[in-house]
Order: sequence, then structure tokens, then C-alpha cells
Amino acid sequence: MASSTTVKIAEFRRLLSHAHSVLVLTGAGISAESGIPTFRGAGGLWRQFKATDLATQTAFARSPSLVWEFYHYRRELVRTKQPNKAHIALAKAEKRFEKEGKRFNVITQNVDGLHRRAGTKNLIEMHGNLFMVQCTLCQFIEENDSSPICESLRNRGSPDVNPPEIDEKDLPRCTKCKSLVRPHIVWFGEHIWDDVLEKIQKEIQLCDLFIVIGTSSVVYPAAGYASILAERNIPIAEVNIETTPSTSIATYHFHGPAAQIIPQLLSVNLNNE
Ligand code: BJW
Ligand code: ZN
Repeated sequence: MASSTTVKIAEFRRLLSHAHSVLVLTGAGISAESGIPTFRGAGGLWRQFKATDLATQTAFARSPSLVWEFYHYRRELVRTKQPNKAHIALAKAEKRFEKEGKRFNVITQNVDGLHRRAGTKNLIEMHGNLFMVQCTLCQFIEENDSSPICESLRNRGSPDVNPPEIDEKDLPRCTKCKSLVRPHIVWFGEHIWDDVLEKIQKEIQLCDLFIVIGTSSVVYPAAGYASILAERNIPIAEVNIETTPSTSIATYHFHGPAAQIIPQLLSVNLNNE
């Protein structure tokens, strides 16, 4: 007899084959199997700090040196990691949908760039990207993937030691006006950029199947998308190793690691990769 998971997968695949506009929301859990720590799980601490305590304007104003060390550490970590089967399956599914003239879009809360590296094109990085910076004075936004991002951060960022502060003048600077730059990332209490919100709103309007992967569904506005879509009776599939506030409103909850479940759900064969 088929297991209940097998039946649910078959039902979901049927919905997927009839969908015209699939929208996927991802969080830190999709990158966990690539070796990138999640925010609220084990490994979410750097030195004695919670990641979410350093991702704020207040923390940056108090110590740009500390916050830059934290981001430098994460930039260098991400460089050593690769997209996993979940990222790759999403990129392949997007190509298949496009060939069929259908929409397939990914909104990610992650700043690690792994979806892009896996080949996803229809991508909204709603909280920014580790390799973009913004000037604190002239607001100029630019890509910066130098390693290290500046000489003073070379060999810094270790999670185990607490070295002396780096002087602000030696931290990453704007190429236009030479003022201090910050990571171009949405910190707590900051607004998601207007152009990004517009793109998300458009996708939410068009969406006829929503897939939520590896997010604790506690950080707004992303945490609210499932309920907006549930109110319109749009089917929702959640993939997570835990239950979350979205579980009770999801049509299907697939319990397990994303890299194992997503290729099956999307019928993507990754065996010859
Ligand atoms: C696996 C797995 C595997 C593990 N396979 N799964 C409405 C109500 C209440 C509060 C607010 C509200 N609207 C706004 C707020 C304030 C705030 C907020 O939401 N606070 C809540 C915590 C209550 N939101 C904001 O400030 C946002 N701004 C905003 O809305 O502006 C308007 C406004 C401002 C103020 C008041 C009101 C309105 C901005 C949010 C920016 C979030 N930024 C961060 C940091 C980014 C920088 C960085 O990376 O350095 O983004 S916080 C952090 O959380 C990061 C993440 O993107 C985000 C979400 O985390 P995520 O991805 O869900 O990770 P985890 O670790 O929480 O969960 C991992 C999940 O994976 C778990 O469920 C695991 O089980 C699972 N998992 N392995 C599958 N292998
Ligand atoms: Zn500038």
C-alpha cells in the first residue's frame, strides 16, 4: 500500500502540473544542507551574539567594526559552500516551466546567493545579498565580492576570538565618496525596498501554487505571505524539518530535509549530475 507521504507527493505533483504561476519562498533551511547555519537553529551564534542581534542598525551604529567582522566571516564562509540539490532542483524546474510558457518565481529571504549560483533567474532576494554594499552617506549601492572586502578584515571574523576594534577609516569604503559602507541587507526594523515589495506583490497576485521551504515563518513580511494566499484558497506546500506557524494553514506539510524532498516534489532527476 502507498504511504501517506507517497500519496501526498502524487497529489502535489498533480497540482504542480496544472499550475500556471508557481511561487516559492525560501529561508535559511534550504541552505542548511550546503553547510550554512540557520538563524534560529544550532550554529546561529557567532561569538556570544545571536545573528539577529548583529543584523540591526543599532548594532552597526554601536560598532561597525564588529558588524563588518560578522559579515566578512559569512561572506568568506559562503564562498566555500555550494548550492545543494534543493537549489538545483528549483533552477531546473524554472527552466521546465519556462519552456512550457508558465511562470516559476523564487523569493528568498537568504542573502547567501546560492539560488543565483544554482542558476535560478526569476529570483527576488528580498533581504539583500552578502556581496552588495551601500554607502552610509551618498547611499550608492554596488556589488563588492572582493576577498577580503578590505585589508583590515584579512584574517578577521573568527567566531572564537574577540580582537580589538578596527578603526572606522579602515573599514569598507564607498568607491564614489569614500564614506563608510554597510552590507546592502535589510536589517530588523528596516523596510523592505519598495521596488522589491512591488515585485513580490505582483507575484503574490499571480500565484496559483505556493511552496514554502526552510523558513521558521516568524519574520515579517515574508511570514505573512502564506496567510494572504490561504485566504484566496491558493494551495500551499511547506517543506521543513519542523512545524512552523505556516504548517497549520498549509495544504501539505512535507516533513524532512529540503535537499531530499524538493527534487522529488518537483520531479527533477539529479542523478546524472
Ligand atoms: C530546514 C532544514 C532543512 C533547517 N530542510 N528546512 C509584523 C508583526 C510583528 C513584527 C513585525 C511585523 N512586521 C515587521 C515586523 C518587525 C520585524 C519582524 O518580523 N519581527 C519578528 C521577529 C516578530 N520585521 C522587520 O523588521 C522587517 N521589516 C519590515 O517589515 O519593515 C516594516 C516594519 C518595520 C518595523 C515594524 C513594523 C513594520 C525586516 C526583516 C529583515 C530580516 N532580516 C534578517 C537578517 C538579514 C541579514 C542577514 O542575513 O544578516 O533576515 S533576520 C533573519 O531572519 C534573516 C532571515 O532571512 C530571516 C528569516 O529567517 P529564516 O530564513 O526563516 O531562518 P530561521 O533560522 O529562522 O529558520 C530556518 C528554518 O529552516 C527552520 O524552520 C528550520 O526548521 C528549517 N530547516 N534545516 C528544510 N535541511
Ligand atoms: Zn558614497
